Amino acid sequence: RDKQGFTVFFTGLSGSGKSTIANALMVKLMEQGGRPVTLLDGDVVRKHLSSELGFSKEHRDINIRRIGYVASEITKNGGIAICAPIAPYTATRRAVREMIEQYGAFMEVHVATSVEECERRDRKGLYKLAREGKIKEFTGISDPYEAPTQAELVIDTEGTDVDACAHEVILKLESMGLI
Ligand code: GGZ
Repeated sequence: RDKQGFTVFFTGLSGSGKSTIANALMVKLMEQGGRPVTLLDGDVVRKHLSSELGFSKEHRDINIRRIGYVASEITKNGGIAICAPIAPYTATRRAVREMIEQYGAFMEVHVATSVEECERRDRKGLYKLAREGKIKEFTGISDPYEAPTQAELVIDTEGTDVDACAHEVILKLESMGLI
């Protein structure tokens, strides 16, 4: 019998490395062949699925539930969904988990780069704009991030390269019997 579908759900601050690790993971999973792999990245989803939404709690929750719904459909059909939004609220992440676990497995990965480190890197200059008040409700600066306490995996990106981070996810998926 074919293995069940599953969702890998990354959560973490802007600039924490979620997208980069998610992309590297996608490549590794595609190389294994077999099930189709779909990446639902934060900013891509916002462009195509949630373009009318802003960053209030209400809008973030709608955004995350949309991602969760798409991931649940992929999981139901035996595929692999990789999601990489900030997803700052514990209750919303739990709702997505429950939606997906009806159909397959859910693995939450906390990309636990600290706000200090994200701000130090500031790859897109967004932290600077947030500090200047030019971006309001910015996660970690002027808006909350509720760190997961029950994630299946916590990744420390400080001192671990992208490939090694993605490999940690692969090892965890193997130990969970999903690949
Ligand atoms: C957080 C923001 C904000 C605010 C714009 N707060 O690093 P990025 O730029 O490319 O990714 C961030 C992205 C966050 O969208 P998500 O859909 O992942 O967020 S959530 O899960 O909370 O719905 C960042 C950019 O959008 N961005 N304004 N105020 N990030």
